[in-house]
Amino acid sequence: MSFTRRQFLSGVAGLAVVGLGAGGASRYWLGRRHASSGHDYQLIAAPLDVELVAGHQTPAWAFGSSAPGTELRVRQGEWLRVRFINKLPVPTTIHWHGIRLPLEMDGVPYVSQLPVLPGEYFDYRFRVPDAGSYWYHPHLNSSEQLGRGLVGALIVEEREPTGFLHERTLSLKSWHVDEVGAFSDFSVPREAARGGTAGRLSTINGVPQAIIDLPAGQIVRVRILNLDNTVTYRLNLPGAQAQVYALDGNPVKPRPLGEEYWLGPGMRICLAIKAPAAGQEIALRNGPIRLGTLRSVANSDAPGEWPPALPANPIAEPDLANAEKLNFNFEWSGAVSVNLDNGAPPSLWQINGKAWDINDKTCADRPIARLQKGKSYIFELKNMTQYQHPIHLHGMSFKVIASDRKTIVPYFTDTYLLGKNERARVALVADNPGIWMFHCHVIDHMETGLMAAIEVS
Ligand SMILES: [Cu+2]
Repeated sequence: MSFTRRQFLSGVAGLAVVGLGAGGASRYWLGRRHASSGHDYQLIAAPLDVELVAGHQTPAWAFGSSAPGTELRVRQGEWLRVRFINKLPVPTTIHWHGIRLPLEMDGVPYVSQLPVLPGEYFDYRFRVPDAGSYWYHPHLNSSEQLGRGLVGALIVEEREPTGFLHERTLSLKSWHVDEVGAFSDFSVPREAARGGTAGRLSTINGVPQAIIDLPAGQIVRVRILNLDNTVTYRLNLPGAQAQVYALDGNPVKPRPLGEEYWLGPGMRICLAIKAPAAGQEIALRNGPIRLGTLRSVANSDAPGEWPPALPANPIAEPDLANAEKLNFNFEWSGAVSVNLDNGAPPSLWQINGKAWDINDKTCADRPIARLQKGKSYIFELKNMTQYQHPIHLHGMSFKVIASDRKTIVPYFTDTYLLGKNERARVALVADNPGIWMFHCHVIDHMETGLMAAIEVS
């Protein structure tokens, strides 16, 4: 296929982030101009030293002035126009996780675009059909690029006010750094062959043991995003009044958080939390481990009310009665030793008997399934391994309808955490033409085989 040309930026050195986007949780709203020209954000990827370990610098890579990067915001149904400038020493791209968009904006190298080389820029422009919490990251040398900090939140605001007056974004990431802030290996074969290579330093918004202030007595929309390469967080908030309002961007009927929610890599959960009385704290934990603290601060407003359910996104409802069934088996193929001597990642995992070779630019020419545009499908996902895999599809959202391990209240998502040896069924309308990546979001599983392409035409 032909690609939108990368553009070389003359005089790159003179450019700065021009107010658009720098500074994490900025909440400005930009007036709409012509959708097809100009941009709302100028997003620069560049090296950035960050202090993750007190007194030490970590040579991160960042989108904008922080890692995780600039939080991008756009309103549902409108255009997001990002001029992405690569000031890294390596080629890269941006993939917009969970956004249903045209293939040429999907950020997969050699499938939807050419890599953006150092000193070049690429204009990403697409409409965002669905409200919710999404994120963005490269789709190239992902262990290192995401590992070094190239991850960021993308928040799509609902068209109308939702009833939430307060909100926070909590981006979770566990960094592969040692006690002096130096990077350790992002992917180790013996770990890639198991649950994936985990970082040792947990952070919220780039801060270990972060304290996040909430207005006492108010209902706060807390968006928790797992932007980590590897870790499934077993989220719990002991003692908190917390309701689940959305999973992976899509609204659900509000329900109590319960004891624990397993948030796999790439997944998001949107909670409403009633902040307790001023001075009280809520621990945000991964299993028994505290990741950070929500702290209530005095506030003179009247106590907040629980907002109604969020409005559904306009995702086509699959026709289950007439859907075609397709099987996808996720398997261990275990050849750890084969490639260790030539530096290439080993081939460890496969989908339907085929392992993706991260260095072979032609893999996408051999999709493992071809779907007919407009038709409904049921995917039977079968995990034949002893490890869980957060299975992510680009370009389309799917509805989770059944599992042999747990009761499913059907919901739409872009990533399903498939438990060890679990069988689950998801359904979709193949309504977006293109070659779409279908992969595990444990990054070193993806890079050692657990990825495939699905064609819709
Ligand atoms: Cu996996």
